[in-house]
Amino acid sequence: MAAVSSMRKMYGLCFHAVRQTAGRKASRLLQHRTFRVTAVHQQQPFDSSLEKPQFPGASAEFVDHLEFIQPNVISGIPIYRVMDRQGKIVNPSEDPQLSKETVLNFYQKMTLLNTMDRILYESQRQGRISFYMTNYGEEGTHVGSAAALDPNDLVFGQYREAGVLMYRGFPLDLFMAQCYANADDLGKGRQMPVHYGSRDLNFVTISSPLATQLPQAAGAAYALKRENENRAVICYFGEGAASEGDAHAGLNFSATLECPLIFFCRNNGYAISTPTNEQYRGDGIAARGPGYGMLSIRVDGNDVFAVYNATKEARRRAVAENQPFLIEAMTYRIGHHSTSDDSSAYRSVDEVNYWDKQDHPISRLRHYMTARGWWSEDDERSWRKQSRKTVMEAFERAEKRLKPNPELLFTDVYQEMTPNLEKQRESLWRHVQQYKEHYPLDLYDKYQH
Ligand SMILES: Cc1ncc(C[n+]2csc(CCOP(=O)(O)OP(=O)(O)O)c2C)c(N)n1
Ligand SMILES: [Mg+2]
Repeated sequence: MAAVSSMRKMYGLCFHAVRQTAGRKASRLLQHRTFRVTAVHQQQPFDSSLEKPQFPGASAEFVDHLEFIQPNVISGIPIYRVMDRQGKIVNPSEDPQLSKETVLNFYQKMTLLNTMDRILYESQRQGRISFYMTNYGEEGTHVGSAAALDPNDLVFGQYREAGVLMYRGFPLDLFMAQCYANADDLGKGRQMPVHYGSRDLNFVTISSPLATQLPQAAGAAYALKRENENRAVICYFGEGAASEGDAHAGLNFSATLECPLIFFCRNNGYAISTPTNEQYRGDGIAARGPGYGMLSIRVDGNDVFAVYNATKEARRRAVAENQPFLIEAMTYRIGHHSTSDDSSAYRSVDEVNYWDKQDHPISRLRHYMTARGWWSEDDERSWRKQSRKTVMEAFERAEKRLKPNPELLFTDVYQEMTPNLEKQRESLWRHVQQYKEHYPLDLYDKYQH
């Protein structure tokens, strides 16, 4: 009897503890709801006494004439900018007034990315790496958005956001290690080049299938909201990826679950060879925001300050109010889609030259810095020389480094190797032994458990 009563006491305590935790969780969720100051769109409450539509999911009146809604109701969404093409601040109240040190850091990150791109692109052309994707022309979208985030915010990228990772401090050696798939690669050489990831820098590893990152980001943002740690998620995607079904799932889930998430669309004019006029019929990606009940903005992606301001405000409100934001950054993909593409087959040299020579995020920021006396021709020359040297040194180190041990092909999925994997592993080593001359094992790292 004594044992039973002590058991009851124990269970009683346990249940009490469970109830307390559940209560705490519920009050945390309630807290989140009270944070919400902007109800973007309210559906009407049910009230049968009124001669109004009572359909669940609507918030409207009846009308007595037939009229289709014009598709261009939401069109001509303006493009927010802070600087003009000559780097002059258009409206002084929008100037983020960043310090000289911060602006120089922006410029150095944007140009370093450019230099890294040039060297890795050339490496692929020389057959040293298998594949590469450049970020030319989109440097402003990367650096402006990355700078507006908290380092604890979680990043989901598509693949053309190397500047975000660079801004967060991912070292050149690790970029190179990934592209060279050498033994220092955090992904152990298992992925194609440019599929970076860094747990330390809160950057989720890139995966090739387009738009899978949008529903994943919605789930992650929902989890962060429940943790209540004032963190946000940013999810980058291209205007082409926005046509995928997953994009809809991600946008709608994040709106209905009220997630602290910034959807950042890089609208660079092309999805490989598909131009935007074949990609969609509405007014770009920002026009879709109202359909999801989401606050949206279109910005000049070649204006690093406009990108910074928009992302900073979206980030602040996403966390304070638990709601997603949609930013469409208008920019231009100056490089080919990837090293597997030749864009001269589907666009003119004049078009590319315009963006390269007349409306480039790097030259715009340089104009701004020069006008303030923060940057001279000499600064430019010595920085270009120094950054090229730094990139070349990292490249040389990466090339000399051993490849990961082939055994790593079989690890990290199952705790114990399954019989079919064991068979494949044996067959791999048999093959390697048989054709020794093609597999210089001395270039591969020795496997360590
Ligand atoms: C589900 C899926 N379909 C097709 C592809 C092939 N693919 C790779 S990139 C790309 C174009 C994406 O364009 P966009 O989203 O605009 O990004 P951008 O390359 O312009 O940065 C396509 C079709 C893929 N990776 N995944
Ligand atoms: Mg695109």
